[in-house]
Amino acid sequence: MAAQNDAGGHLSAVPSPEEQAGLERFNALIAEDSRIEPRDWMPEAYRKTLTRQISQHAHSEIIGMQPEANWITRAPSLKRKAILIAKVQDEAGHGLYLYSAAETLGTPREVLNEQLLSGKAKYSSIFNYPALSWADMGAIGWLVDGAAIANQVPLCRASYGPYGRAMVRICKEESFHQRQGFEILLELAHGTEAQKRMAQDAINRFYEPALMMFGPPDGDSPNSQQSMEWKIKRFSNDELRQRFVGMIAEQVKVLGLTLPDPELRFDEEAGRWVHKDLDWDEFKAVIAGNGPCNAQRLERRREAHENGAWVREAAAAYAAKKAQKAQVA
Ligand code: BYC
Repeated sequence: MAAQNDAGGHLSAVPSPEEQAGLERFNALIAEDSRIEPRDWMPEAYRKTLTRQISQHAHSEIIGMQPEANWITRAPSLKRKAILIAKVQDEAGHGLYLYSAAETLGTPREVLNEQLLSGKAKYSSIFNYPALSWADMGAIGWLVDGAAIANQVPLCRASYGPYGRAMVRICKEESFHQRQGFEILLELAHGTEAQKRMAQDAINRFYEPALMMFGPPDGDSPNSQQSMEWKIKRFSNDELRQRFVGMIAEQVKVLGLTLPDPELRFDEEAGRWVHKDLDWDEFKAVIAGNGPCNAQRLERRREAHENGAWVREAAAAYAAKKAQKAQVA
């Protein structure tokens, strides 16, 4: 009789000997901190949560190209333009590695893509905020990619092999992205008064949304506990948010700018950073599709997908022709 996996990956019906052996091996691999690979037996709930997280992550990379792509034609110099093009291109690459990793769990790319285009799938809240000035390219690099690194470095050790391996390369590239963002802000902060104000304004607008990238507070995070038991996530949302706040609280001093958070301090006794309360109602509205740019981002993505139809058709026709030739040969 086929066994059903419940949410915790236990077998609810009488398992076959193969399924029982699969579960025992899965549990042993997780316990010894080894990796689960695509052909290994895994609980359905593990497969489902990974497909959810990896595909949301892939969608975030793809949608995340838009706020920056918007500034490529307006970058202030050829050098800045080239760097920004390279960065946006990197995000496309990250999306591709991540869709490939998600596909190894059994859901085809077309299905994942349809979930994004139909508005069913989530992607990171941060990309539903507008990029209003050139300084936003700095704030996105420093704060958004900085938050991404803080969140993603532990994911390099995720228990699912293809995800962890994809994250290694992504994190290397994200480090470069963060440095370029910091450098844009540094230059603006040492420029004219207007440039300094523009940099400060960008930080003011991106600070809270960047802190929300780590997800809801631990008490309101339905997926964290199980994901940590499975060693997909290694730290909770609040733990990672803490680390990030500590990092930017120091770095902002080098910029000679400030974080828009009068309550920010390190509580020596508790050994933790205290920051202002974040507006979780706003967060919920944004992930429910009602942020400032949700509609625009999805519309643009659908448009790009339609415009790219001829490329997919040509690639499929070429692959079919090649396969036919190989068969004849
Ligand atoms: N935005 O139980 P929780 C980048 C959802 S790309 C939207 O804590 P989990 C970059 C969550 O999905 C950055 N939704 O969930 C790209 C869940 O909903 P469902 C993307 C969010 O998964 C281009 C619900 O809220 N990074 O860096 O344990 C240019 C409850 O949350 C958000 C990744 O995707 C959010 N911020 O933890 C520049 C990293 N937060 O699915 C930069 C990989 C939560 O139950 N992902 N939700 O309906 C993760 O590490 C985890 O999925 C999260 C959330 C920490 C984000």
